[in-house]
Amino acid sequence: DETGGTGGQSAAPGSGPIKVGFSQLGAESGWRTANTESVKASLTAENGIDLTFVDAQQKQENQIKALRDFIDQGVDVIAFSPVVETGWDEVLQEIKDAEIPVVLVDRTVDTTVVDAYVTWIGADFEAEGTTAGEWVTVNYPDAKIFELQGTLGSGAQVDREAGFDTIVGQQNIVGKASGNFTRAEGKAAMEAALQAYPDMDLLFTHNDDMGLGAIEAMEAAGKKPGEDIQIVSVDGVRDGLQALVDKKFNYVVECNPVFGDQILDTIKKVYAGEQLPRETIVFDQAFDQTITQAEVDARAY
Ligand code: GZL
Repeated sequence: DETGGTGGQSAAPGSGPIKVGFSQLGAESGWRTANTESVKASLTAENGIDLTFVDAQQKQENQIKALRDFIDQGVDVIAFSPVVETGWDEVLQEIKDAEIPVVLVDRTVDTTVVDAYVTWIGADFEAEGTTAGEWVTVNYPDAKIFELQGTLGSGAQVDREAGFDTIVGQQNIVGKASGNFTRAEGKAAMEAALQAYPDMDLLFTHNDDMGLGAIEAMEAAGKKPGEDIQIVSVDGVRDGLQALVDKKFNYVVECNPVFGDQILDTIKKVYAGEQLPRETIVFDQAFDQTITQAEVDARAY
């Protein structure tokens, strides 16, 4: 992750709605759906935003096209959640040349373009991995771990893997595969892993959706999720926490997707040319099987 800039372009504040181009990476998971709902609920006309929202179906080329369209449309601010960390230098330079400030949302970028974005808002992915790893080390120190990874090369995958592996130690990890953050691909990856690593007794999955797919694969193979194979997950969407109540997940590290209000506030400050912190970390917590059905039912997403 390179330097985030300081202060956006000075635009004439108060001159009508702020034109915002938002490139969302996809709709691959419950997390992403909740994040999109939060963004759309905050970036509204009544909040002074003229929003153009484009879903890239998890394809980087679609995001790059949307970003170039935003430049052509002459938006005031660009916000985007990059599907992977690299491959953005050219379009980020084009945006910089067009003097359009960028607010990075959720996922991170690794770019050589200096001051490519004004600020980044998201979760501390490495801390999420560390939290998961610490729980495993305390509760299942001798586990034979299989790791279901998110979209390879995404900031969430890279950093969760780094945080987790550093704590548990590579020697305790029997295998890894990517399920691309989706339920279907998580199920398929787990079906293969159960054949390849029959002695695995703990799954660390980078998100709930892949973990839910893995449950289907385990049950089809006659394994009891949460018992024969412990499951540690990240996100904390409703279906993931329900699996915790059902004793099929054992530990869930939250990654909060509901920060549309913070994105709105940041965009208004960028538009007004205010100084902003390089990054804003969204608060996360963690849940174990002491969670109650009432707590799950009360969750917003
Ligand atoms: C994390 C986010 C990840 C979620 C997945 O902030 O980028 O992408 O953990 C989602 O569910 O697909």
